[in-house]
Amino acid sequence: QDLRVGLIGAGKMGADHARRIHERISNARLVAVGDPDGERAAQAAAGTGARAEQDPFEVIGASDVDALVIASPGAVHEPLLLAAIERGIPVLCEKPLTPDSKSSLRVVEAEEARGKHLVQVGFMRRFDPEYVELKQLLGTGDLGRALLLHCAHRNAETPPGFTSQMMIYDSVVHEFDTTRWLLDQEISAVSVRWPHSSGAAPEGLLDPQVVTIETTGGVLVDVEIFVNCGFGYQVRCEAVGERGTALIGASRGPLVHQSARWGGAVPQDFRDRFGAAFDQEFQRWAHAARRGSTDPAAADAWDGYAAAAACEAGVQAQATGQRTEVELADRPDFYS
Ligand code: ISE
Repeated sequence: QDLRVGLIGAGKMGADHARRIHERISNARLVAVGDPDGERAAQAAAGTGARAEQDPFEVIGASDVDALVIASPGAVHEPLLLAAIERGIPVLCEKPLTPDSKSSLRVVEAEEARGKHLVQVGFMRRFDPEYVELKQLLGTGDLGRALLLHCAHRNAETPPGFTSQMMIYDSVVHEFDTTRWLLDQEISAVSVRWPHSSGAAPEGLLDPQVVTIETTGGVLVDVEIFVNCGFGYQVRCEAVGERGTALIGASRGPLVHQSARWGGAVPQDFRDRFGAAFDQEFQRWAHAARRGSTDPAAADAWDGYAAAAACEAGVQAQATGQRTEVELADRPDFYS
């Protein structure tokens, strides 16, 4: 029987997920879309056979909803997650799990008390073929011990209201997760510096910035976060080991030589760059959720908490100009 999915949040990401579930995910069916903006909910549900609801808790409580996707803003995730955990249904929650480490820890504790892995966090890079290959390569030891990661995370432009803090919470949160996942190490400290801002940056936004991440295993990671780079969406990562380096995300698609020039296209946003990763993430989630569980390849609630703790240190480092250590609770056996 198909997994009957309820979706909460019908913004840019939620609407994309509604189409994804309807058009590309097998053994799953969208049955309800909840958004306080009823019109937006109806638009996302249109053509999928799902009904639109204004109250997200109606979706969580509905007897025909077997599993939940949360794609609403991070600030409202906690009560939705707690309600889904209480009902005991699997949840794929878009990043961030919650906006701060205290509330993320409450989600972790609620899930542990329920005694069942139900929550996975939408860090989709874990399903990107290039990232997966890089992780496998690092795991073989062929490059020797990892020493450095050089990362660049570029967006074409920011939506209105995007702040310098959001560059950490919304954007660099992905590098916090990929660093932990690629290296199997925790993040110990974060520092943030910046050059003079680009003329293309909206008033008040410090863009670009350079975030330096230290890990518990002694690896140093530099992240260029540049969210008004103009030319498109680009996510690169170069791992430097004792015996070699590996670079992903430098280019994509065919390299064309034509009319005395060579080059290729640059994706324009994350739905394009990571579309295949999202599809893979959702297909695997649907498969696991039909059995009432989560996908072991995905980020779990603990990973969501650890990323939130790193973001907190990042925002503090940005505000104070100081290297800031990450404070992390002890990891419960439940998440080992
Ligand atoms: C957005 O929320 C994402 O998750 C994108 O992957 C990231 O590149 C962007 O900066 C965020 O705002």
